[in-house]
Amino acid sequence: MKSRRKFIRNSLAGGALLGTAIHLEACSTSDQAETTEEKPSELPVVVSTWNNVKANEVAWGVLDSGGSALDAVEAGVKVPEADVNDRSVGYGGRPDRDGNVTLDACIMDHGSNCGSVAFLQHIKHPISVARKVMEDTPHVMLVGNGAFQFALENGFEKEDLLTDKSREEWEKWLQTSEYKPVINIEMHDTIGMLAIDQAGKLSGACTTSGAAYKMQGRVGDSPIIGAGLFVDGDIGAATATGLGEAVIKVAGSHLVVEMMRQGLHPVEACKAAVERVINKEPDHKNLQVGFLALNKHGEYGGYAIQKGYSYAVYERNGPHTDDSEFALK
Ligand code: SD4
Repeated sequence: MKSRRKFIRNSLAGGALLGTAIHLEACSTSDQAETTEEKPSELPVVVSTWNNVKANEVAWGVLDSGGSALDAVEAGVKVPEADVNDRSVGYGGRPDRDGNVTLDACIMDHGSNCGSVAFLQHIKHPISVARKVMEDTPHVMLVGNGAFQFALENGFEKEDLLTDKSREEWEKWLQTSEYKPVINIEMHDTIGMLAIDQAGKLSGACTTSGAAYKMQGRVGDSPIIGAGLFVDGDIGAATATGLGEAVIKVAGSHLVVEMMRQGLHPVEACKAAVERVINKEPDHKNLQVGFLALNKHGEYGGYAIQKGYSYAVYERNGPHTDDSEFALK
């Protein structure tokens, strides 16, 4: 089985690197030591949740031509944001229970700079608004109408993001109005993307239309720094998908990065965070949460509660999609 082999291979690689990482942490925290002794050989790398192969291709193009991880993740996640067939992100995303498409997104760079928008409507590329919040305001997070006005002031166009298909499905849903997300189907395809560029700098982005038929005003984990996304340039980056409420409760992506700080390989770090979710959520058998992580050496991996979670990778030897390991067998 491909995923199992991959897990073992990654674990072995992680084990081999563990000694180096601990050694360096004990001896030195200087950037110089990191660039001379730890510089990974196989950079750049980009990974993203689910089957976001096209998004990775675009991000890889940026990375391969020497661009920054920050530019790569923004360009990458704009692909599903604009894709009408991606029903969990941006244009074409499923609406809330009142028929509004409301978007959550955030971005974070190597130096812990971050920007976020939540409950944003009518803007096709929330990730670019999040980046503007990061770069052009003294704030980290703008929500709702404030985020929308900020977007308009910065040249973003007001657009109708509810497609006929989404409207028809929503009208059908209204007949029962039962909020019952189906694991790996409705709670699917949120993109969290992590990249490390040729200079060894990390960045991440996460963008979603959130849970289908959510209450109006509901914000999930995806725009919350530390929940849906976290980057620490000294350690690595992590992102989450699945039931946002469960991810927020354990500050999931931050937890994954902290586990990597303690020396765990990305797969093991994601597994530890999944186990935390399972311990805190009595109803975990009926929900899905998946994490994805990339460390500063360019190693990556994911772990989920349930079967069915996968992630896409683009690295020097080409693109591939991996099935994640999962807890509930
Ligand atoms: C949310 N975490 O809003 C998101 C949903 C998701 O794939 O990941 N969908 O809770």
